[in-house]
Amino acid sequence: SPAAGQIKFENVTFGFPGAEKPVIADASFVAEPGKTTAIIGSTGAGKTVLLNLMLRLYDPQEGSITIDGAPVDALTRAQLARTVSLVPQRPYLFGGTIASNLRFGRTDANDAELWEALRVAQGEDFVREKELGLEEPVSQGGTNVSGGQRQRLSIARALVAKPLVYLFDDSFSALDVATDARLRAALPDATEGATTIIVAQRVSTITEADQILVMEGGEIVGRGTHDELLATNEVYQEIVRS
Ligand code: TTP
Ligand code: MG
Repeated sequence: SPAAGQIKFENVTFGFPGAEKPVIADASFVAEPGKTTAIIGSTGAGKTVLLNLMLRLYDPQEGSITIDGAPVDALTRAQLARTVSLVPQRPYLFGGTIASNLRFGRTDANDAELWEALRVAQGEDFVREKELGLEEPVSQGGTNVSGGQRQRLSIARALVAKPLVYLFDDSFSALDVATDARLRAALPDATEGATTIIVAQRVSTITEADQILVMEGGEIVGRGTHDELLATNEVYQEIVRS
């Protein structure tokens, strides 16, 4: 079958070398193309590690991770980088320009594509306000760009790359509620057909997700839609109440 971006975890266990307890314990799930899978859970639950495993920042001790049936460890990191775009929890900008940062994942993107990605990522206005627009210099680490702007540029960069799989690690929690809502309204069209995995803090960010995974202490302790989890899952109910 053609590449589609289905991600499958089967009984994945991972611990950092020397650590007593695994940070991911026996995790199994499938994230389907064209669908949004959300991951929610308290700090330290293992959400970032789960995303990092898909990019092979490290490999599990047990279990398997596949994309469209192919084990991720059979792909080169370059192949993986073309298939999966991660918006990291702490986005990083390179020394260069706004445009060069946005083209990081796909160097042949034209300016119109950059502006379209910025529109979706709610970063269009602040780039238009820059004297040089897309050609505005960015210092290494993005220190001349605010945290929220850095996050929007990082989201736009992922959109420009047009991967099969988007991983958003807590990419929306720093946005105010109105911006978060506008971004989520624009995202489905921009990522149509792709596999989208969103780690979130706010339940309001993920109520529409096709599937929500609830993580606690490295384990997936609940899965379902918002309504299903609200009715059945105590950990989720606690997150909603908090
Ligand atoms: P994370 O996966 O970073 O936890 P999280 O993403 O769910 O938390 P947050 O909401 O705050 O972003 O960490 C899971 C565990 O792994 C935690 O005990 C810290 C540990 N850890 C390391 O030891 N080294 C690492 O490089 C990372 C990323 C995590
Ligand atoms: Mg995290």
